[in-house]
Amino acid sequence: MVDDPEISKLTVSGFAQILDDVIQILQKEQFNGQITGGKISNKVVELEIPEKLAIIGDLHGDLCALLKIFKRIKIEEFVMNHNNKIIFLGDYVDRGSASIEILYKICCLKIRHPQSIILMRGNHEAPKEFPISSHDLPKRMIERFGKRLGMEVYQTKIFELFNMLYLVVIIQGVLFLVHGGVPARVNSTESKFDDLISKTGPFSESFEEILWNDPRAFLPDEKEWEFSRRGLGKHFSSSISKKWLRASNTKVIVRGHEPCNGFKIDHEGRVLTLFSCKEAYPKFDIGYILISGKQLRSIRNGYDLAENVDII
Ligand SMILES: [Mn+2]
Repeated sequence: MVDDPEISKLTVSGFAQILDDVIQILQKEQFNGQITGGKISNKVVELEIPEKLAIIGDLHGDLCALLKIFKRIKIEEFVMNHNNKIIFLGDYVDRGSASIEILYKICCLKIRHPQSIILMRGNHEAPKEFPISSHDLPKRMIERFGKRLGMEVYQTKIFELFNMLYLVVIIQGVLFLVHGGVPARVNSTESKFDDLISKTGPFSESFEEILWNDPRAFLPDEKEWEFSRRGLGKHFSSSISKKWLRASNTKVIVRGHEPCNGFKIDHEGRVLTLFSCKEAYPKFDIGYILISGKQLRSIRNGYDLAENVDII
């Protein structure tokens, strides 16, 4: 475990308070429909090109990985500028040893620097009602805070937080960010992008697909998609990626969700997968993106973007 006095002294009421505070901040920014340099509609954030952008993929309870990334991007300096953004792609919890501590860290960061931090939802932050248990948080909460209080905070505030997390982030003209993938159905060219926004409510098909989908190079019988073996979500083809990039006027889909050695590229550079943890996947290294606005403007595809992936 990382030696951090703030974390080792964390009490259940302290944790509950932090969760309350971050929920309130997210409610407020979603009610106002804006964040510095961007607008918010439902669970979709559309940002102008920031001064600097950092993107962090699946953390899966690996606090060491998070702290290493923070050190590399010089976090304290980075978040002081409201025009710099850090986007987390979700899957903060499960598998690693520090899910609670990761949630605590990122919530504190959002509370201190609300304009610089964007928190997305992963499939491991699934709604309570979903059929597949998405994490080992109940066990972690009981170990750390005891059964009664641990489960109480888990059942109320943690799910409330998960419900406030974003599903799609767009960096205008360049990036389309989701945790898992793009939905298989794109309603032809007349389909306005607003369609997606209206269809990302909880339990809609798009909601499930955004959290669970994976890109695949080859699908049987040249299909555009097939059901995923994960039990939820689909595998989508390069032609679907192409349609989404066109519909959203962006160049690259950036997502997490699949373990890989820091990053991988699919669909001829249309999709970049970022993976940012090591504890539960010791064979892999930690990848994250750090890129300036100037560099972002010149991105044509995932290969260009991959030049800005740092591997630790
Ligand atoms: Mn995932």
